[in-house]
Amino acid sequence: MLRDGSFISINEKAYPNSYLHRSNPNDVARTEGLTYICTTRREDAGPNNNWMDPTEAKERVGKLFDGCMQGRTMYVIPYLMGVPGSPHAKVGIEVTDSPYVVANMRIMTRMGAVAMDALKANGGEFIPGLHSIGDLDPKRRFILHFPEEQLIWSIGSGYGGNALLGKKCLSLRLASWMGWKDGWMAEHMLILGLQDPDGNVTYMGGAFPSACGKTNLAMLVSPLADQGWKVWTVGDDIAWMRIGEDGRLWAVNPENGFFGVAPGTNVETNPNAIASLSRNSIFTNVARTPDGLPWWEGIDPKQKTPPAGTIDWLGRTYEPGKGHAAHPNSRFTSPASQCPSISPHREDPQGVPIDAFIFGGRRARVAPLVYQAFNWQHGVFVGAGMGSETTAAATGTVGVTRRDPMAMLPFCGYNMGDYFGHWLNMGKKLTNPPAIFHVNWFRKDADGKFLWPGFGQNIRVLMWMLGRIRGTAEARESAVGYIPTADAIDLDGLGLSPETVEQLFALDKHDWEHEWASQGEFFQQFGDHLPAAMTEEHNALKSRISDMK
Ligand code: O2Y
Ligand code: MN
Repeated sequence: MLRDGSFISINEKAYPNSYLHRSNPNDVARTEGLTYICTTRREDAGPNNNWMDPTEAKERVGKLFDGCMQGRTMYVIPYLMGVPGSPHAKVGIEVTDSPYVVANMRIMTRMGAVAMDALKANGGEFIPGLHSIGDLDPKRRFILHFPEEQLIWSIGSGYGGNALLGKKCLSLRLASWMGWKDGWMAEHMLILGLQDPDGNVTYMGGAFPSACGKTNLAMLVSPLADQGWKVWTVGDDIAWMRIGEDGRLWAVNPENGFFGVAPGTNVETNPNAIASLSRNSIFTNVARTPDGLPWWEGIDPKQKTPPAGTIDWLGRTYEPGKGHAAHPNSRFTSPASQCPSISPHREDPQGVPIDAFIFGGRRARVAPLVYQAFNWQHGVFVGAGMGSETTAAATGTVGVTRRDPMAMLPFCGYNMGDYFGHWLNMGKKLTNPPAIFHVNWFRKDADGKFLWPGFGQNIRVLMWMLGRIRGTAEARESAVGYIPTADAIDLDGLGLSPETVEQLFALDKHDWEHEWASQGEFFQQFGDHLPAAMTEEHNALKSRISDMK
């Protein structure tokens, strides 16, 4: 790859064994519009997915695969998603003509002998994935999932979620279908462990849409470490969960690495990510300084522009003031084992027991800093009604609220109405279900300034959640759920004014009327597939809002 220019060297002393890759400029992110669920019945894909009939898909897209690898090397990648030795791990075999994909899969999955051993142990069962970069023309780009036969076809893109087939395609879209059929859950969730001063660790799963600081929360560095509070990272993106004999949900992170957004990542926002990417890493679409260092917007909180002579993500000399040096969706691919906060229980085959789910979105108004759902059914409704305001990195359009239930809208491999039903059914089987919370780190004041410091200080919110789980933290009932009472969250040393604290937890009747209507419009599209319990919760919310002052 160095010889053919698809890898560019990075300063070996500063970042040992690390490389820069520049993707085709038209191929810089997942492409939801070109991603399909191919099921026999259209309604099984639901209104949340693009759909193609499987036979038609194979005929139409099969033609694009004819001869597509001519003159290229074809690589065969056996890989494992899940923990080695676990009966729940899944073997995938990806065939690809992209060495960049091979190198990334080597970090993101457990590849090679470990997967072949699992294949022998499971009687030869694997999920095939056919991938070619094709001609990289978006008109001939398709990411196809065949959940009924557990098969992936991807052509025309070499980027991230479109091409590293173990990640979004297998571990979320196909796995969510499998979980629906077989009684487990594949969720777009980080997994973290919150350690208290006595050394007890409580595990939480967190679902956040892109650009909400999910990786930062998963790798949180505690400002209260001197008091004994610490966060362990089990995973930053995906959780597979099964019901244990104790009636709790047990979660594993099926991945082996991080494919993190580079811009904004620095020693202050996420020191654990910076340590993780310090060696054995691939940088995609970042800039490169004259010293051969990777550079992105926000890599140094004090340095707004890169050093003179920096080459931007397109390979041109960067001119200050003219756009970004690194692409907003530029990435680092790094081994999870290099993360200083990685949990010693990441590779436990049974996983870790989950006591809380955290749903979150980016909302300038509407949602308070944190609230707790009244019970499981209400919690499923809170997750189903999630929304988040878009940022440039995700879509190019800024500040539009997009409904994104459980942060799974782009990743649920079946009808989301049935997905809500699956959540409700799982709840019936859990004798010890996780408590469910909603957070919003992004609330703003009238001047557009963030009210909450975020990042490491989010641990204070996690501590309140732990108190709620243990029955020691105070809350008051509100229209949307349980909200912390005035002194229930430890805000010591943050210097927040009483007005700021009030605004962080305030509910505005007009905002919630609007939110309620917008949720209703969204739910409508699922028709008969929407469980009655969701309508019941939506109606109950309306009546609580109408009682608000
Ligand atoms: O744009 C891409 O292909 C990457 S998307 C991604 C990567 C890592 C973790 N999460 C996501 C996501 O979009 O949720
Ligand atoms: Mn993700």
